[in-house]
Amino acid sequence: MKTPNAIQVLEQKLTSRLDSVRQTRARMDLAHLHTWIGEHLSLLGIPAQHLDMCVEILEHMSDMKIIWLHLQECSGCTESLLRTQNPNFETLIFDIFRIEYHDTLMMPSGYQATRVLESTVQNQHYILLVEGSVPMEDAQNYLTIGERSGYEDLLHTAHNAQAIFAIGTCSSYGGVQSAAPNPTQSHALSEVLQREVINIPGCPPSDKNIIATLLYYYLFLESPPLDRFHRPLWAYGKSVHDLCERKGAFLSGKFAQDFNDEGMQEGYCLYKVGCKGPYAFNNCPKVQFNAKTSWPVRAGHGCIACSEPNFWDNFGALESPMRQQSFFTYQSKCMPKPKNLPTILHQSLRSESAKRDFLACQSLSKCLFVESNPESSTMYLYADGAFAQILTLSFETNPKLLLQVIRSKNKQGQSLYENYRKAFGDHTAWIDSLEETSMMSTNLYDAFKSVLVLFGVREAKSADLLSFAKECKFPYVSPFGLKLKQESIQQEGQIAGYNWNLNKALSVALAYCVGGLDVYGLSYSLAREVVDMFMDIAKEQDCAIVCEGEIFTHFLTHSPCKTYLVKQ
Ligand code: FSX
Ligand code: SF4
Ligand code: F3S
Repeated sequence: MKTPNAIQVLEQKLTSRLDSVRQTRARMDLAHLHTWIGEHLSLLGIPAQHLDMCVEILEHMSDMKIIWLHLQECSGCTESLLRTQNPNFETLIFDIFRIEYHDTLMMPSGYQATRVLESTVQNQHYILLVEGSVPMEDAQNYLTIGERSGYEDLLHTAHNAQAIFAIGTCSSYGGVQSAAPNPTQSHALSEVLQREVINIPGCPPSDKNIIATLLYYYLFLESPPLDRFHRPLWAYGKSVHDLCERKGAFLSGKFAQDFNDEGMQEGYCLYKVGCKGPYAFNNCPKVQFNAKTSWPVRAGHGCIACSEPNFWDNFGALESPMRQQSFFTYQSKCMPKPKNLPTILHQSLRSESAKRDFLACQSLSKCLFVESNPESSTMYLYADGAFAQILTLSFETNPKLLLQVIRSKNKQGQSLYENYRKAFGDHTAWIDSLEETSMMSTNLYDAFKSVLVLFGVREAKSADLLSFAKECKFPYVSPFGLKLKQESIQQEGQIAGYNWNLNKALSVALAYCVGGLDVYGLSYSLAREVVDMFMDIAKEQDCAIVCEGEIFTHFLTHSPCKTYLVKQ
């Protein structure tokens, strides 16, 4: 029997949900919200052909109640939701989302309010939305509501809730209050509750991210697919940078130098004045805020990565690019582990017989062997009893020729080249004086060296990049888009090979450096991307990976990856 595809699975789920709600629940007419529901389904990636079915499920869900708890926060999340339009907030709460209890918005107060809360909790047919972080331990009583602490209120309301949503970065990750030195010992919901929490971070999150995620839950009675920080992928799957309207300026090397210059008026990229869009995962450029009026970058300030865990501590100075000196603290926090990472083993197994002994000893029928050191870069795949060399690297390493390729690619490349010349003045004159002889290489380490030369380290040696990378204090990757591509010609019975296009990644790296990323951030990002590239192949091939070389031992054991790597 053929396995159903994603659309068929979705249809089956919706059909069975419809059957079930039809039997058990009353129906309310939502015909007037058809278009609005359709827009949200498209955000969620649910095809328009299911609109009628979805509307009917929602019509039967009008008895689902919501408790909205306020803990340590500024009420910005509520403010964000209040500004929703077409339909407005009032229509939403009367027709779909029946918010029974909400400290700041509800009419009743005192005993009347408590009675509403208690009867909703007893009735058990509700979901819990929490805004704000939870003060704990000695600081628990810093937040009291009536006679209970915030934590006690949370436990009380969470117990019978059908699902729990953390609204905003405070409840998702602790937010600003949990920034060092965290005087109120504030925690994220997921750190103090023993059950699944769906995080909708952002300080504040957009109305759309709150509403569409709730709609998804009402439709399926389950959480949407989540990322490793428990955020819905539909909203937090792409970086702010990748969706940003100023990305063209970034790739052309056009950066505002300060908040008053002409570049600011021309819509230049804000990386140099501190934008953290490349490190923040959120759909702000797409859904925006205040009834789709604007979003931070359009309003003229860089993204401060407000939807990331520990954003206040981890992202350095708000209005400077990522550089060693703009970075002050880093609080490592335990976050959920990503699934499906390959098993990683660090070994030196250069000869084929050593590899075979190892495979027999571990009872592995498939395995990837990667070696990267100053002498060579190789990758072998062992499958069906045989080894195949599946890495074919070949790239130019002469910095002068590399720049010529970038410059001649298109208008963007030309502009990037010119802005690079302005930013790296004297150094470009030195590159101009180099010979034009081609220097092709097949070793990653040679690429490391030429990248450093482009960024002003004239006497760079191939291992220097790893030394800079190790010193980097800023543990986020500036993505260059380095990827090994599977060879397109794949004959039957043959294992595919991998190749890469260094030039494309190099243009992006050049843009970051013109924008003010320093050599530490550059080196760290390049090294991490190389490691991730090999991990992706192991995932793709669904096998263990054996790595040899300093780049692996350091970056897999001493970096933030450590928390989620399986080592044997
Ligand atoms: Fe404020 Fe909400 Fe920030 Fe926190 O939003 S906007 S402090 S995420 O909990 O109220
Ligand atoms: Fe937009 Fe910021 Fe990326 Fe520049 S760095 S393109 S302003 S998100
Ligand atoms: Fe926050 Fe950045 Fe969006 S600051 S609101 S994640 S643009």
